[in-house]
Amino acid sequence: MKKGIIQQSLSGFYDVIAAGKIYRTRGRGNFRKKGIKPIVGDRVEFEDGYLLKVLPRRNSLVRPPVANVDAAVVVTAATQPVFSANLLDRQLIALERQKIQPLIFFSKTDLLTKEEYRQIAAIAAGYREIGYPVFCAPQPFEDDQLTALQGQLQGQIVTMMGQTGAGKSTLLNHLAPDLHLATGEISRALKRGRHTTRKVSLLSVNDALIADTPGFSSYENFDMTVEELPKLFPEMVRLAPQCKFRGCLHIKEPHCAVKAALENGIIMNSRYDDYLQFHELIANQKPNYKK
Ligand SMILES: Nc1nc2c(ncn2[C@@H]2O[C@H](COP(=O)(O)OP(=O)(O)OP(=O)(O)O)[C@@H](O)[C@H]2O)c(=O)[nH]1
Ligand SMILES: [Mg+2]
Ligand SMILES: [Zn+2]
Repeated sequence: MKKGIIQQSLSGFYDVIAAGKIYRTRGRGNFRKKGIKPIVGDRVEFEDGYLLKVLPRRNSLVRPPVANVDAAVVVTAATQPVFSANLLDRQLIALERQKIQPLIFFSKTDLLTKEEYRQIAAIAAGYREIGYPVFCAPQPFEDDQLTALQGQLQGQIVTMMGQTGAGKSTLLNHLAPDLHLATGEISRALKRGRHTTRKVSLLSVNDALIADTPGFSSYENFDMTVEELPKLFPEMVRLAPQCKFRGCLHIKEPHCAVKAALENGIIMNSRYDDYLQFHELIANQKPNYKK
């Protein structure tokens, strides 16, 4: 019996990495009966071409379907498509929820005018202030930035995340030029409503296992309660002990440290507006009956 990590899943077959080698396996017949669906990133036991057991997951993402993820590079286009703080915040809370370390990478900064870059850099600084590692060099693929990013991914299972056409595959190709991942013309990709990257697999990128993933065109993932939501905003978590009421939702409560910080410009307006929007979305959600 061997232990490994599912590197790729293709119509019923699972390729497992164990000690640097790849083994093609298939799921045991009783997996389906038991409702077990192995996914990329699963730690598994296998023998003679069969997966025997899927070990408990540390976490799992639905989009993209990857388990045991340590970190995610949220590839965020500074332009083309136009930068959306809302979309970025949606991805960040989904990652916080799963206890996955987000790293924010701004792509396409090379296409900005000086003034546009100044604005994006200010936004980047805001996210850095919150505590996120942010990569926002004027030339996205300059050596220093790639080296710094790679350094933070060392030895981890990582997923790329971001809108279709954001530049996930392009960034991976820069991190590991021999990957030769297909990248797409954004206009074409968006017009057809298709993704250049279709299947999910873990790639060996220097000392990290990274999933290049198909991007999405919209992101709705509010599988959380309104009470949980403020805990997914690190800047609110830090201030909450100074709110008068325990369990303060930072909306209508008096003597709220978050609202005070907002008025003093310590918290980003866009983050707070997104918080309110997500709060409403969750509050209006139909009850979600878990399978
Ligand atoms: N100028 C510039 N172009 C970029 C940059 N990043 C990506 N692109 C271009 O944007 C297009 C889309 O890039 P991809 O890497 O295919 O995007 P993706 O996020 O992998 O897209 P999906 O696989 O569809 O989810 C390609 O034409 C890239 O060459 C960048 O930083 N600067
Ligand atoms: Mg891609
Ligand atoms: Zn409060």
